[in-house]
Amino acid sequence: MDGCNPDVKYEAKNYKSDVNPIWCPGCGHFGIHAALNRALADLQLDPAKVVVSSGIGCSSRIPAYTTCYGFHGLHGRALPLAIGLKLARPDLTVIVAGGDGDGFSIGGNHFMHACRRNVDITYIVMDNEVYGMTKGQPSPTTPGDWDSDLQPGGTGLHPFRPLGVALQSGANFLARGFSGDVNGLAKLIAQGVRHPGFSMIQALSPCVTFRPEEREWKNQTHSSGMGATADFQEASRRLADDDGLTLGPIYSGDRKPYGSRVAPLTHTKTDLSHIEQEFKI
Ligand SMILES: Cc1ncc(C[n+]2csc(CCOP(=O)(O)OP(=O)(O)O)c2C)c(N)n1
Ligand code: SF4
Repeated sequence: MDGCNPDVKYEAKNYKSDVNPIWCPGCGHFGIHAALNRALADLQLDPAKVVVSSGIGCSSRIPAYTTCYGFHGLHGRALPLAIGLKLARPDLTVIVAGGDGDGFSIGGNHFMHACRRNVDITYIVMDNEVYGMTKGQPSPTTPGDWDSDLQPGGTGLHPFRPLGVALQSGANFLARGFSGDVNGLAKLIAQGVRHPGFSMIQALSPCVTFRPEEREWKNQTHSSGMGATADFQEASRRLADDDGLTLGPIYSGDRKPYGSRVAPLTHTKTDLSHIEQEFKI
């Protein structure tokens, strides 16, 4: 794999920067950070060959907490940045991390088209079903009946199902993990990075401050006990029956990543004179 240095043995701690996370004590994002570091150690990637791109949110602070290159960008814009980077520098391992608000509200359109484009990057959604950073507004994945001071009685909206949308849009690897199962999540992240094309890992991550009831996820999440299927119909069935708390790999497709089938440029100048003529006034 590109980015491995056979002369160095990396450990999880080598990917942890000396910047202390300012997440609330008990926040699930700590577990995802630990899982990412373990996955990178498992893959033995040189931190100088890895880029972590993010948008805005508590979750999106994660690039600063790694020793990899990072880009803490604009709200919802982590995916297009990462795609451009991977196309320009295919030798780098590109990982995108951020929240459900960042990825599915303001970044929703980019999410769908990133799945379609299927560039070889890995997207970790740190899903706490709420906007943590801006103090607890409902996000697209929040259950419609979640009652809060900011949304009395709940939104009444059908929650967005990101893995189903990703599958239908063309993502090539799908999994769900949990911040409380660091080892299990690390394995899923490593699998996603190894798999060619657009990989997405939905990492459930309790926001203990604005959704304290999510602490119960440690008792409610459960393993699917299954490996990923390469069968699109089977993956669709699994996601149709999904309770949202089932963990494990789901889908492992064989679409060729974007970039690997783009024809090399064979000319340096395109003749557009016939188009100029057509639009001449
Ligand atoms: C263009 C723009 N709109 C709105 C905001 C305000 N804002 C910052 S973070 C955020 C949501 C964060 O929620 P999420 O992505 O779920 O991450 P979390 O904080 O829960 O980890 C919003 C709406 C912003 N920074 N920029
Ligand atoms: S507000 Fe929620 S998501 Fe943000 S750091 Fe605190 S617990 Fe984590």
